[in-house]
Amino acid sequence: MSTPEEVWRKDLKIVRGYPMIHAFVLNWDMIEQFQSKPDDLVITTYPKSGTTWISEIVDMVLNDGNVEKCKRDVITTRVPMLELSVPDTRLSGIELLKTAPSPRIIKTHLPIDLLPKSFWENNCKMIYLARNAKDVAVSYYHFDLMNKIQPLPGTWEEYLQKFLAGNVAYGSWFDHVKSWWEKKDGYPILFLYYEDLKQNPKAEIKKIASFLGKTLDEETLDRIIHHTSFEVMKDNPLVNYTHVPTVMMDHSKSPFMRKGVVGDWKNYFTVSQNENFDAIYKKKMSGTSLKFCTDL
Ligand code: PPS
Repeated sequence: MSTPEEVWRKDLKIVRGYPMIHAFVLNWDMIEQFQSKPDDLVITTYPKSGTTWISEIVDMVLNDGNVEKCKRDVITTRVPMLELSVPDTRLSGIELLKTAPSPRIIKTHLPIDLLPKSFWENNCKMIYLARNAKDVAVSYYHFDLMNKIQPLPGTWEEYLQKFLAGNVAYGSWFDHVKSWWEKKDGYPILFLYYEDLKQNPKAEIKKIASFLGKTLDEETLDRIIHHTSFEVMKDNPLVNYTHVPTVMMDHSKSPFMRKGVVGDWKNYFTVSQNENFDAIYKKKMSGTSLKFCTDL
């Protein structure tokens, strides 16, 4: 039996070709065999794409914009992360999901190949939120500085090379977004963009409501927009991850709710890093109709 300390800052482990967080792999059989329910709703993202944001929005939509109901618990309990597991702690997505009331909202970053088969068999509804790769890389770098279940990121330059090569937890951003984009045509998957949510939250929240079979009036929509704005979420201890023990997430290294903007990458990428990134991006994204915006 491992202890939490034994999994801090460990190298990633490969699971069926994908680099994965060491602590999570210790529990992999349970993840593969996970049994979904037909009314489960899956929130799926590449890390740092706005998962917490959309999780709070979905919980608000399902609760008809009732802020009090969304204060019933921390976001990690209201929307458990399927693959999360830290030895010898109470942090286990699968354990939380055993007692979560239906319809369950389940968070995951798993690539399509690693998502438990049961979700496909039950044709569960899924919401995929995608964010532009440059801002994801910057956000992920800062997250890896503060989150001890991830390996240390190294310098920004070193990290950017690892990110581009897909040598970060959950593998390549390119493969992740492309495969989920293709998958959406055959399954009930609502594919959304962080940048659209930022630019026009009302239109995107309406899409989410319609996907979930809800009709919300203007007042409710405005309340959801306000409650899930970056400024409000940053100060909400139920969603800003300050409830996670500091020994695991050290917000003094970088807060979880860091900036919440589109285009912060410009503060980190050098001209040559940007040129190299664009060249690789062009190659990897050729042939896909996916379009990202990196500036608002
Ligand atoms: S995780 O750890 O992968 O689940 O992280 P995730 O929640 O996907 O992504 C964290 C980034 O999302 C930003 N965020 C928001 N942006 C806009 N509005 C709201 N309400 C919001 N909530 C979280 C958060 O700040 C992280 O992005 P960066 O760029 O690091 O600020």
